[in-house]
Amino acid sequence: MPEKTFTRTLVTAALPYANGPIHIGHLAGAYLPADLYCRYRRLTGDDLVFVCGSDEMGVAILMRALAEGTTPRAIVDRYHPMIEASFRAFGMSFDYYGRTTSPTHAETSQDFFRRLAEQDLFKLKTEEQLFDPEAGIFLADRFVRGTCPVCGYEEAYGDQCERCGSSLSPTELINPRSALTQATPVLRETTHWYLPLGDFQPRLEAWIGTHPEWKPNVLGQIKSWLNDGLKDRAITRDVPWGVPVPEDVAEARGVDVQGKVIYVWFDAPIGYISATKEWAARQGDPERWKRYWRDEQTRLIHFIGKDNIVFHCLMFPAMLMGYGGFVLPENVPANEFLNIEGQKLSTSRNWAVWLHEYLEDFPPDLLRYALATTLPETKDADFSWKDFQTRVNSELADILGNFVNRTMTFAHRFFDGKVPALTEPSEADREVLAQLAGFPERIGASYDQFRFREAVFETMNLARLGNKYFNDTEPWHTRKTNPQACANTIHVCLQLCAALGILMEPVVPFAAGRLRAMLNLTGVRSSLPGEAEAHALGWADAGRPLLEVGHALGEAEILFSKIDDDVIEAQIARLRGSAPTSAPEDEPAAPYEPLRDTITFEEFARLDLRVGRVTAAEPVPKSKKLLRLEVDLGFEQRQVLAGVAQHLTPDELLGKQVVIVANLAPRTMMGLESQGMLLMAEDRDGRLAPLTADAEPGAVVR
Ligand code: B3M
Ligand code: ZN
Repeated sequence: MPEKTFTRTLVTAALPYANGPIHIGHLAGAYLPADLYCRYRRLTGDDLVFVCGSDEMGVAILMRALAEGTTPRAIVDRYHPMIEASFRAFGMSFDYYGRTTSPTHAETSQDFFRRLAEQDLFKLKTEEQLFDPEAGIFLADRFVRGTCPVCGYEEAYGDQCERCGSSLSPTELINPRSALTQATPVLRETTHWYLPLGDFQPRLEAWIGTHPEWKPNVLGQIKSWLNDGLKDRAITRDVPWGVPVPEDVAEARGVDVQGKVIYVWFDAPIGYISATKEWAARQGDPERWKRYWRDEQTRLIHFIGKDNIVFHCLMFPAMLMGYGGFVLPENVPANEFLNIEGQKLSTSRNWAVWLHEYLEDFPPDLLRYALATTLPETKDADFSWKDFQTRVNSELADILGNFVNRTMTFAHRFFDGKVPALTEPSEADREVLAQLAGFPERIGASYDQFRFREAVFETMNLARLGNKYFNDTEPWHTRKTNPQACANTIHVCLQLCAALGILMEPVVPFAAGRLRAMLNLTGVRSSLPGEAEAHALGWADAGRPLLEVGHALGEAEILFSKIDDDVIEAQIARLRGSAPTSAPEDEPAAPYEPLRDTITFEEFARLDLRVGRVTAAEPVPKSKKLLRLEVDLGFEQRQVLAGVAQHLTPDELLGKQVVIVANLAPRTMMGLESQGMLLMAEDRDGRLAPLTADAEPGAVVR
């Protein structure tokens, strides 16, 4: 197949629900990677538009309004500005940030709905659903509560029991009641539109098949949906908040449209199109959105978290195919989840780091960098305040900041604040300049393949290289013994600083701007929205020396200050202090993990579980997660590696009588063989506790 060529890029980041503030889980899932990508691509001179906006429709907003005793309108009017402001302060470089309550969005969503209906791509189904006779409305699943038919929990929701994890339908609840009025709901007939995704399956499969390069975590989820067979999905709801179902469409089918709205997952992705339209109108060229959505030369990229994969990779593409003439996403680099201090992020337990609170205490760049180095790109990742401190102090300050600072200080003290000449460069000087030439392309390749951790690590390697070269060439020494060599060192280091002033821009844009000001480096293309200036210095230029001999530098300043231990302790205390030990009554934490498939007794009996005494426990060097244990099984000693270092100290395990899987094939991790697996109980918040047994080592557990 011929390589596709693209002349422009449209990037979207998931539209956050305007029902609460942004936290670092959101940032790590979708927003930071999207911004890294866009800023990098703009520096290459790409014609790129980056849209996002608040998701203001749907039951999530209604639930929040109910919880706060106010209207959905009041909720979105409170959170939309707050979200937008915190995004801006964090440096999100959107071309446009919209909201799905806008008139353009209602029109665009209704146009999609109408066009698909006209082509007869929907099904209509009439079914009985629960209706609140006091409030006079149908009840969305979440608005029905009652007793779980599986475990007897009295506060189960209509779609799920949060105690036993069973997924339910509202009509299965015993003693159902309306969460709005407490009235007993009655069954009433209602008609809804369905998108028969199964009809699209062959086309979706063929299209997904052209994208073997997508991330394995994304393809894995898609394949499992496809294997199960795609089902009809209801795309209308009877709720009092949402984009109304177009009257003409309803009339044509003889359906009473009163109170019917379009399902939020039908309208929300259309929000990307509405936002692009509003952006184009603001540019004074209302038709311009079409170039980004309806022209094959556009590369469309959706940045999302893993819980949104089915909507972006199957449902929205089916809608776009159904409408016709739209580009389909070229990639959907979804991320996994970010945990905090070893526990699942939970907004209801306030186990979260909120962006607006973070920004009161620290500059945005520090979090951008720390998160970029730990993004959950292939699996869930962990954020810890200690790690944040280490990234800032040992990398931003000690590597990047220090390199810039020692170079600038030298240039000002001994070269009159001007770029000294490079004369008869040594082998080492030429070698470093030759290495510099390779950085932009190598880092760019990582960005282009959505490997952001790698891109950022490689960028920092340029500063590492600079420090090493500075140390090796010893300018403090050559200043007296060989002034020409000293001048060469500072010349080369200043060129590296200039390159860093461009290459660091995606990840730490504020500091990169200050670095360019220090160097008095002008004419660099902006990574912010706007036409790319044709003659400006861009990404690729960072590979060659950019500062002329004699160029006057600006004033030096400290790029990054270190963070003291007590500042970090205070953040940890705030996190722990604000999280209640157990979830509030009516807001259980996370659902219980669903039960696995039944196995036979024979299958169970194949496991050999034994009691063992932990006789030694210690951290595994260089591993954040692993502890190395020695376990006495009575008849033999085993070495067992357990991924519990973020939950338990070695002392907490030492001397304990634990249970291990004794016939598991050995595995090597960090160069050490693990000869068994420690059994642990994991609660809904991801906390771990070892299983212990009051029995002699070697005892069989069955
Ligand atoms: N608001 C769900 C979420 O925040 C939803 C994303 C919409 S993207 C079109 O996870
Ligand atoms: Zn239950």
